[in-house]
Amino acid sequence: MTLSAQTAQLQIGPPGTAPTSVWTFNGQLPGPEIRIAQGAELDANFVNALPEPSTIHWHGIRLPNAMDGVPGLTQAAVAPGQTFQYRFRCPDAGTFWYHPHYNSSGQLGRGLVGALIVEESRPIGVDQDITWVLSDLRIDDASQIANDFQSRHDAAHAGRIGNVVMINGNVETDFLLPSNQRIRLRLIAASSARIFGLRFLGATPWLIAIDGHPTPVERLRADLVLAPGQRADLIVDVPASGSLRIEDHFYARQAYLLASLKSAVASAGSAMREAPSGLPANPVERPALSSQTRVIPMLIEGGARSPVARPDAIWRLNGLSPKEHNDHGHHVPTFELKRGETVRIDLNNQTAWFHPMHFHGVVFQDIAGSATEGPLRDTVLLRPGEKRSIALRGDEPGRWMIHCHVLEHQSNGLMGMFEVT
Ligand SMILES: [Cu+2]
Repeated sequence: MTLSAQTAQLQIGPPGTAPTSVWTFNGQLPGPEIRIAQGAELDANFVNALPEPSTIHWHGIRLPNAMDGVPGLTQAAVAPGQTFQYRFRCPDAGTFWYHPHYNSSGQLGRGLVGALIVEESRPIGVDQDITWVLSDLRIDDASQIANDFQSRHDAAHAGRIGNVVMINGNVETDFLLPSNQRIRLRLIAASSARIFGLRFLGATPWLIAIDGHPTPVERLRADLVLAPGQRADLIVDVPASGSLRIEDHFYARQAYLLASLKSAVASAGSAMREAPSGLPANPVERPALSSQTRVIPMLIEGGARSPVARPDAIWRLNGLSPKEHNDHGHHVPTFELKRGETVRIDLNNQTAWFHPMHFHGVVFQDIAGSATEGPLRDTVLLRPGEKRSIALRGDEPGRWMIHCHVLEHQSNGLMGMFEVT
């Protein structure tokens, strides 16, 4: 497979408006959906046809460090006109995604995102398996991507939130589906900064996976919050009649209709469906906490209204604020651990802003509240002022990034790295 990062002109706005110049993989936005069997080797020839360096990061995949796609840390940036061969095994089934890790705000913000689906060896019992890449763009009056990626205001506040929300690169909200079908809906929050708070009206889906990894099967009882980088797999039973609406209520007073699923075929009666069976577990060793477990404090500071924010250092992770995005502040690890060792990380968000913190190369356990059991994740959302602990087990050796997945927070200091030895 070849993945070519290249410019393209796509019709994003309504008919009659100018096409939008975007950055794409293989001319598509989102990039081609990669589907691969669990345990199989992904082999991708990356071609950089952009006017600036780039890489591909495979978000959530546990892979050898050299394949992680972080310029200056795991590989050299791929110069314009150059190529890089990514080749690695995908040990975990689930919903993942890929995107550049060079000038992330600018490159993802111009459209460079794509889904990576690792399929279970035995298909689960659904009628359709649908992926929705949720993203947004900031489009100006001329239908072009606004070139305000360096906005200090965005960087110090909630990031560069777009004004056009898309499902799989499309602004359409209406979807026709055969009634009574059971759908596996894979949701990927691929936005640069926008957080989604999805409310399902007309049916109550089942949650079966978070960040690619199986969860106990349970009905969604509250809005499904997905921050940049996060994924959720749902089972949705399309009602026999009427419609299923999905609204986004994350930002107060800015709720909107994300999608309306209508039955394409009128059907008498409704099939009451049983709860779906859960997904098979992935070969992830759960971190085991004990009284001997080392505790790593991780302090997040800065942003608008913070006394420690400076123009050249808006955000800080444990007191450090790497200045250059592509420098990644990779000189000193934020913490080190041995392969197989488990640490507890006490994240402390002392800011007035939301931060989805992503750790590369591992799957960690979210220790929500005081419970010791929580979902496996690769990205955990910290609310303003929130303290939250995770249990993380050293997996593949190497130096791995830690960063906020609000890309304008990342590029303005909210990043670091940890080393597995
Ligand atoms: Cu952040």
